Amino acid sequence: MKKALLIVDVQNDFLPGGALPATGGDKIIPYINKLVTGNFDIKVATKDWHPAVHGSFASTHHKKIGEHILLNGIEQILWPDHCVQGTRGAEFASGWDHHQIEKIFYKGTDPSIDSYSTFFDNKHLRSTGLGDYLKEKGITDVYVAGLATDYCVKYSVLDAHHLGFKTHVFVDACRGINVHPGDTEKAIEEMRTVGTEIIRGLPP
Ligand code: VGL
Ligand code: ZN
Repeated sequence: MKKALLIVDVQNDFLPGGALPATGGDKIIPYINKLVTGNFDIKVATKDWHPAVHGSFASTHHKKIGEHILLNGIEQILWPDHCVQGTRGAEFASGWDHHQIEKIFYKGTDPSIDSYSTFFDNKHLRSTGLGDYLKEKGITDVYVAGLATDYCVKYSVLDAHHLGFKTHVFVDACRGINVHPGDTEKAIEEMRTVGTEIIRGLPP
């Protein structure tokens, strides 16, 4: 068994005070700091990394935040501008000691499509390289934490599972955006249903 720790999108814009906050996102920072000191063979992180004009931004279409459109043929909910490349909002959360992270994978860089999963874009057309990276290193188990439970964590976990990794989620080291109340719990249930391990409480 070879274990990878995958920290998803722990960036300022997903914390309270940021552009697209996950509820209580700041609460996970001490937990994340502890996780990254843990016993994993590989520790990687992802960044949501959008160009200033992106198809998932309401501003790009002069529409309202939360509206749904068809983007490149697939349904897209419109977000506030967030995680724009080079801005403070796109930086790793201040307070997170991330020096143990050995590689960062970027997603959401193509303006014409969103990418919730840290493995593929939302059409599953382009890979971020993360899956191959983990396979080349002989990783069997992927442990996931970060933001947001109901978007990037969920889709990353489902893809990790479908790529054949035994997948585990530290749900108390995750928080959701909750566009609709209950989205976080629904996401946890979806992850559990496919057979991923839901870990509550502190890491072992
Ligand atoms: C995310 C919505 C839009 C996430 C990223 O990291 O969960 N959610 N972009
Ligand atoms: Zn985004």
